[in-house]
Amino acid sequence: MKKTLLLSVTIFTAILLQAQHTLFVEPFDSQDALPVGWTNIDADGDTFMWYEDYYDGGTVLETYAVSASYDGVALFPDNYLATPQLDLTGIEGPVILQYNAGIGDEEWPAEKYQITVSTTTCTADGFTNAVFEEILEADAYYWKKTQVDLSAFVGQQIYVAFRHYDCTDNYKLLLDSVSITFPSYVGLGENTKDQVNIFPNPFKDELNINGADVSRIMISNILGQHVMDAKITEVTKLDVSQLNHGTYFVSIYKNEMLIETRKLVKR
Ligand SMILES: [Ca+2]
Ligand SMILES: [Ca+2]
Repeated sequence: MKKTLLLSVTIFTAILLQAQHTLFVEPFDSQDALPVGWTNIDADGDTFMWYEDYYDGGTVLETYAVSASYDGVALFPDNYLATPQLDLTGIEGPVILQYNAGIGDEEWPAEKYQITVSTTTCTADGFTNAVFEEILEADAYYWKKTQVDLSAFVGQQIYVAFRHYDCTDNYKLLLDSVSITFPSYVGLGENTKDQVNIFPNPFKDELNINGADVSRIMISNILGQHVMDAKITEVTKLDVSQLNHGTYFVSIYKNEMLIETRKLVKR
């Protein structure tokens, strides 16, 4: 029994340590406007569509996108929220979309949504490739993390839409912390991760960044909130003494292009 447990822990740790490249990340961290680049499609034409909202719990600020199936009256949503165009050429799978979906009221769940992909136009007619759908239950309150495999679209340029549809008179569908990751670029395998060194991990007061062409380092906490955004040169020490203990995501930019996000721990 103990051996089985130890083996599980070892495998889990190994998965966490495997570097992943981030193709796309969206924390919806504005409190009142959907992020630039997303497309909002009101396919049912009732003028109710996706919008940005937040919950201020005092110590925790939650920011997310929302689509309603009830707003004073029962609505019959068919609302798409579509990503900017995503370039899946030159990368290798598995390409994994991850996001948090939630419901606004645990007594009124049953929000239905679909993940659907367009390889053509960013319009309702273009989203012909449904890759996942579900009806949320009460346990999606507070959040439910879901992963969807987009590997079938490697080599193409796509849009991914979150479609809230085929349900009515519940309350709200919530969406947050969208990311798309992949393990390597075609032909480069795992070598690319060696091009930038960030150390130590775990870190304390200082973080060393060493790598060619690194132009910017952005650090986010596990809620997706940006806690540091630094423009840097080739060799840099970042003063991170003001960060609280915990887990952080360090996004590495080269020439203003996001090339990779790593998970680091502050002790
Ligand atoms: Ca609508
Ligand atoms: Ca958020």
